[in-house]
Amino acid sequence: MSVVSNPFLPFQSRPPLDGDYAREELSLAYRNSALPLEALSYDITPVGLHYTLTHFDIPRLDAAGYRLAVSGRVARPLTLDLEEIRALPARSERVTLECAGNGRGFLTPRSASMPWLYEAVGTAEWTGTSLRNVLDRAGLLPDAADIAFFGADRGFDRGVAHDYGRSLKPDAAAGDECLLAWAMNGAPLAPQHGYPLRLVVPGWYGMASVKWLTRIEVLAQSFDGQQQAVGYHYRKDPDDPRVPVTFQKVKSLMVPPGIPDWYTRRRLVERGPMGITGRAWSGAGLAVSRGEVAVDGVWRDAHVEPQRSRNAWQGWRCEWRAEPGEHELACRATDAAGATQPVEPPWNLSGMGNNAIQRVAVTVR
Ligand SMILES: Nc1nc2c(c(=O)[nH]1)N[C@H]1C(S)=C(S)[C@@H](COP(=O)(O)O)O[C@H]1N2
Ligand SMILES: [Mo]
Repeated sequence: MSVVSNPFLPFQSRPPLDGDYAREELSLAYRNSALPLEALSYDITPVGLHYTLTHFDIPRLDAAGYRLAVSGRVARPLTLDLEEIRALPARSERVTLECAGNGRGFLTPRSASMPWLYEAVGTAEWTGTSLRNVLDRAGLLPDAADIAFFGADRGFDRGVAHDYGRSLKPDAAAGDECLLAWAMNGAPLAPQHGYPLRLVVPGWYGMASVKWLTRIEVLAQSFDGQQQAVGYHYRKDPDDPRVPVTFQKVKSLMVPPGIPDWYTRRRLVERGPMGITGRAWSGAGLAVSRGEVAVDGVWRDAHVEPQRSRNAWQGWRCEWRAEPGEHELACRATDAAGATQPVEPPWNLSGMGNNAIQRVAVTVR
């Protein structure tokens, strides 16, 4: 669709924002709910506390009328209903999903988009069948170069109307990692999480896990959809070579200790010994090998639980003797590949992949 036919052209300007949050950001923040940080205490995030990110409207689908079409460069084009998909071999996997835009709201200037701070993350137990079971049934032809996944949701972004769509190279889709999931934490998917069927791509930022999956198209060339070719790239200015956003970066978040002030979210902690706890994760199946906590800038090691699922976060804990006064707590993680979190946010144009350390202001009395 050309820009000429864009009905939103008069409203298209989205200059980077600085300072105050805009009304548009506030309305996106209402639509896309966050993990309240105290819910980091759950190893599996209850469904209603898991973050959500939906670009357009949540489509209203019913299980009876649902079909998944597989077409393009395949030997046997398929149309499967939900019962046929659920009859395929099932498995469950605990997966930590994080939105690539998490942390965008801390950047200066920031991209005009969803202004997440820390909380666009959650871990669920997804149940479904390996994507491979459906792709094998369709049979990729030898010239299959890319696999596009489309949701039932449609809208405009940067002047182009499209069904939300993302792609994976056949290599990335071939293993047993990707799931076509129909259940989350043991219950059918909630409407906002992709009912009745979604893709789950473990280890990747959330945009790859297409919700309300209705169409898989196998292509002989790279997918040029808006959310693949235009959105989700790292670049510092518009002329930079664009690096696609893929795997989650290493990150750690703490359960805010003590009790909050309603408005500022500053914390009040009683003096004395206490535990500081949180969760840490990375992408691409990498375990977190080290967790640290800083009190007023002095780092110490935290105890990190072993990885119990290749693509799920790990709990950590650190003891602290809280002394009266004003303090800043921070936490950071290092993964098995040696990557660690930066102190300052890594800046890029669309505000993707900000994995800077979390800071929490605490008053101890
Ligand atoms: N069809 C569709 N799938 C989608 C999206 C969307 O807008 N439409 N958003 C993506 C993004 S950016 C993220 S971070 C995750 C969020 O998944 P959740 O809402 O279940 O947490 O879904 C991804 N899948
Ligand atoms: Mo996202």
